[in-house]
Amino acid sequence: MKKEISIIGVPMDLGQTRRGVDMGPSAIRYAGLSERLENIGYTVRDEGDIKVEIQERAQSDSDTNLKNLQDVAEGNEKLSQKVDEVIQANRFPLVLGGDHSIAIGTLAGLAKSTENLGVIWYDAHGDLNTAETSPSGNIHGMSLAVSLGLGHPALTNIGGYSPKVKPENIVIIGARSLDQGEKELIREKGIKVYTMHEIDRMGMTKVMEESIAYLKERTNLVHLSLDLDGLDPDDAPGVGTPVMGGISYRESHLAMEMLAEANIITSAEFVEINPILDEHNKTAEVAVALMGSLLGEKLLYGAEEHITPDLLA
Ligand code: NNH
Ligand code: MN
Ligand code: MN
Ligand code: MN
Repeated sequence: MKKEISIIGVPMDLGQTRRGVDMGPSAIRYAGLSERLENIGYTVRDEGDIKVEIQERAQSDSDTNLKNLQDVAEGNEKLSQKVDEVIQANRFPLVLGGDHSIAIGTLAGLAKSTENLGVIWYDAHGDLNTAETSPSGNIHGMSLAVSLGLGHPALTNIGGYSPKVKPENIVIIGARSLDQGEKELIREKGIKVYTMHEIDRMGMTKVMEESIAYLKERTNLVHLSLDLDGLDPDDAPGVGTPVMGGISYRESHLAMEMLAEANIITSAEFVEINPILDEHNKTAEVAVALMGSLLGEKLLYGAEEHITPDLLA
């Protein structure tokens, strides 16, 4: 794991219609993110927030059903440049959302310097819709499809190239609300998916062991895109589109700890935290706790035999 982490806030709420998710980066910072990471031993550089248009001023485009297309595209273009800059400087990008449309910019920045990026998509949803299949016109439900090169060119061409990821380099974990078109795309592209059924049946340990082995076979660069609605709404209530029957807080910790042990994650983003819908900033606190585990907190303090001393080397 890289010793220097760059925090990038993205106050984006234009990829969906609920208000409040633009306050996610503040809520996460307020929950003590920097200090938590510094205590693990990292040097943390907060890059501040990417400038994103506010919803009151966002332009609606009449010749497409994609909401706020131009402003979502602009914010993501800026984000992609910042993420690329952080990668070039050999720092670990930790991106804070904002709604999940920001994965378009994050992946555009990350994939600029690699053709073989791996992605873990931890989410109740697939975010594999296109303008044709989307039930809502919300771009946050399209970001993974866009990164595969499917969707409006204003989105797929962000960063000046397309696609960003290969279908066989993606693992979706926690899915339990997939639209018809998304199911078809998953089948057509052969995308690896662990739905809640597999998590219940196999247990999170096996799911993560398999996911890690699968990605390790294909790439040594893996981005974690964690949508807080992947968790159960009991544990993460502050999200815009909660779906019952989700991954628990404990299972999520286990997943993050296994990723830390495997030492495969090279960038991460945590999205969809909506402080207006939250209970006393609980969801932001959950996110920060998961970031701590992902970045090696347990490996440092835990009493396990398998402590990996080179994690921070
Ligand atoms: N699938 C729905 C749509 O495309 C909901 C997506 N909502 C999300 N995705 N929160 O993670 O509109
Ligand atoms: Mn999502
Ligand atoms: Mn989701
Ligand atoms: Mn719980």
